[in-house]
Amino acid sequence: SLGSDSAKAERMFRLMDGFLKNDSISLQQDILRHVEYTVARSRFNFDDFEAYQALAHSVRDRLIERSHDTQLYFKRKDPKRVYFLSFEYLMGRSLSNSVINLGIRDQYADALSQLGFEFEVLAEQEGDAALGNGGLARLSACQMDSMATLDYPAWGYGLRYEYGLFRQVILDGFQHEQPDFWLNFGNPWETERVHVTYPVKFYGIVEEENLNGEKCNVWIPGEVVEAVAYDNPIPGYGTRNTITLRLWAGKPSDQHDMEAYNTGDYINAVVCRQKAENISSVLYPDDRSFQGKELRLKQQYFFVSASIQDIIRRFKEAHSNFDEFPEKVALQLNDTHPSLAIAEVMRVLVDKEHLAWNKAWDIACKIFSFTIHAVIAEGLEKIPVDLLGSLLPRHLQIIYEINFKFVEELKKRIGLDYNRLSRMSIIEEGAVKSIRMANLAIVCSHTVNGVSKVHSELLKAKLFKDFYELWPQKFQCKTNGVTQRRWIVVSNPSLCALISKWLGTEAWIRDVDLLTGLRAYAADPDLQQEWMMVKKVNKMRLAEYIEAMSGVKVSLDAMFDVQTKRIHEYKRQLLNILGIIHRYDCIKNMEKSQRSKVVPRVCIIGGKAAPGYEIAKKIIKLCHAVAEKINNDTDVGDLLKLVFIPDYNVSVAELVIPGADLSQHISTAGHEASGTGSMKFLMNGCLLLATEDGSTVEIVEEIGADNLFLFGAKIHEVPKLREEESPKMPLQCARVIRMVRDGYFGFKDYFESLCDTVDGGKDFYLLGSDFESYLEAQAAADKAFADPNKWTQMSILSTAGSGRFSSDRTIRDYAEKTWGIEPCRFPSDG
Ligand code: GL2
Repeated sequence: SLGSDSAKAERMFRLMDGFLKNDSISLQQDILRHVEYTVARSRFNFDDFEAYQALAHSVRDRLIERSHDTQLYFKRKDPKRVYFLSFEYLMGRSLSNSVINLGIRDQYADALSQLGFEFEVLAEQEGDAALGNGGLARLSACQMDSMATLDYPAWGYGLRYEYGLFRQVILDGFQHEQPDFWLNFGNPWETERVHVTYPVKFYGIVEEENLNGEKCNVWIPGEVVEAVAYDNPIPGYGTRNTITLRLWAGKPSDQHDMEAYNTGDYINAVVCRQKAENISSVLYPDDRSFQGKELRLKQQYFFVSASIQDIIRRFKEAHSNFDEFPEKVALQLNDTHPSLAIAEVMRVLVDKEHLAWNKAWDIACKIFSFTIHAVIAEGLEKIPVDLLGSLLPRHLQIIYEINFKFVEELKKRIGLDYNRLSRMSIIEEGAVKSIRMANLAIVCSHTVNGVSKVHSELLKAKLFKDFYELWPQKFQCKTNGVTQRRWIVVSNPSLCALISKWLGTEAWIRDVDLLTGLRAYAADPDLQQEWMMVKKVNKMRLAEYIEAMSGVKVSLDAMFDVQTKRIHEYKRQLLNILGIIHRYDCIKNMEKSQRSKVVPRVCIIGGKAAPGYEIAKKIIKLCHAVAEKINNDTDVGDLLKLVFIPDYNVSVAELVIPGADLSQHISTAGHEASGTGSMKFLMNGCLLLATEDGSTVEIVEEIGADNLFLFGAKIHEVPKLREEESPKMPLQCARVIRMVRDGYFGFKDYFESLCDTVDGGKDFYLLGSDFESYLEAQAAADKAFADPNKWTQMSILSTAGSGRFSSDRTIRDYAEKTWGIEPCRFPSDG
């Protein structure tokens, strides 16, 4: 016998010779061991990809060790935990980020070089984990990094899509979508937890039963699918804490189909069971639009139900009284997508734990908080009542009950103002009776927040005015942030080294406010010189990539002007392209002698269009058509180039952002809730050309209006401009649209409807109205670029002022003001 538990632990520890070591020899041995036994290749013969796999597995071993320590420690301390529920995460690659956060990148690089490999080369072998669409999903990933780094007892929950966001392939200038089967080559980071599975029920009926004289509702499902957990470690930086992102995948359930097997329809039964796996098979590729599709709703409930079961199981391991639930659990709803969690918590507490309704509701109202990422009402999810009723009959009853009690209460507060009552109701009457998921989330959450100052104000003044008037104390602002670990340390190592050198410390990697220390040296010629060198190196990397992707050679002396983000009419990539046509037209019509004054530009556009979004797809085609014309015009040469970067994703962003001189964030004011791309460019010393929308307003507060190029209508001016009888259409704008209409870039008929969106009488996104001021801002950017010292100073001040836009600040704010949780740091020196 091994004797007591501690003796057992002691012996195991000795058997394993302590834990993994990080000296160069141990790392080399580990990598070779994984080559031989995990990848199953001979250690005398393996290629870069196999080396990457072995390397990743050896890093994963270290992550697992830390994650065990962290979880054990959390268990022992039993702090209040936050559970972050998000339908999407854009994690990108994990290798570099992990070894940097573990603090062993150099050791690995050294070990690999002794084995004849280069760390960077192997890192390039990794594919992206793209389980999300755009800003919202990358924000979740950045916030996970901050939660781990700041030692918060946090869990992320989501869905393990088998197909992530589609791959964008450009053929003849048109976008085509191809499936992203990212698991094809295995995923070394995740661990399947075959024992952590929960049944998730769908369809069926609800029956009333008598339980000890009390009526109680029993849901008899028509389908049961098993959810199995896949754990992804999220290491903190400068701490041993490593938290978990738990993603659920669908597995056929054993529970239900016994009948089919017994009746002998074996083949059919197996095929049917296979369908269960479809639930988590594919990510919906629509950014900011919802569809009342059954599969989507199934996905939402699937991930919510499994997560809630997991959370309650963990709670019950240490507690028996649900009164303590709000002291131990905070649930964060990342947008409306997971808001069925509210009905699910009520169902579990009332139907399964047999708590009285009011008691259960009281608990629910103490645990939920809700972040809104949408700006317009159309962006908010509405679920048809019929759909919900057939898929989740009990939840529909519960939502009706919540709404009934809410409306009764409301009548007492505001009287019989039927217009207002119907606006605030969780149920929307109308052609298609639906559930307003945002209303449900607001009614139950103790805190509701927008993602930038202006967005939070808009929520109070417009979108949720009625709710704000009822519960002003619920509404908060949490300006988004991004992690400097990914967006400087991982993606821009030379800038990272330069900053540390001038600040004399690496502490800013955890304490980003220290970046303001750079302000003191912004005019220092030595720093400026080194800063320019770093930019040059990054531009070189980007130029090589551009040439490899598009065959276009670009000059490093040109200003690299970047707009990369999802393609949307409101983000106005079309304004950018029309501006480029105007620039081209000007150069063509210029006296040759004048051309030496032109500041050369490389315009870079990248981003995906939702597969069903016709206008967005036409914008991509127009970009290619214009690029074709300009790039082949030898008369213009290096003065102007336009390139479209295909398949923009996290790893491409890591290459593009450090190499940008200028970046554009030019949404029609009032449309971008926050915008987070701008923050990444800002950190990398890229100057912004932007409208006063979303987080840009706060960026201006931080770095001052002289350090970026602002233009365009302000938020409050937009409604008035839209009401004007005939929209403003300056001559230059009309002229470039005419060029497109006349077939100057080919595809005349195809571009017609695109041109109509601007000069067809409506110009909803105000391209015409903002055109002149856009050109002025562009001219100001040219002028500043012509003075390299001035430009570099602005660039340094951009990085120096970017600290406020770290997700560390955002997460600390959530932890203190919304979740009520405290750091719980594993006691070690990292
Ligand atoms: C978004 C907003 O559109 C964007 O402005 C914001 O920065 C992010 C993160 O808060 O959320 N909402 C949304 O649905 N997507 C976003 O990017 N996809």
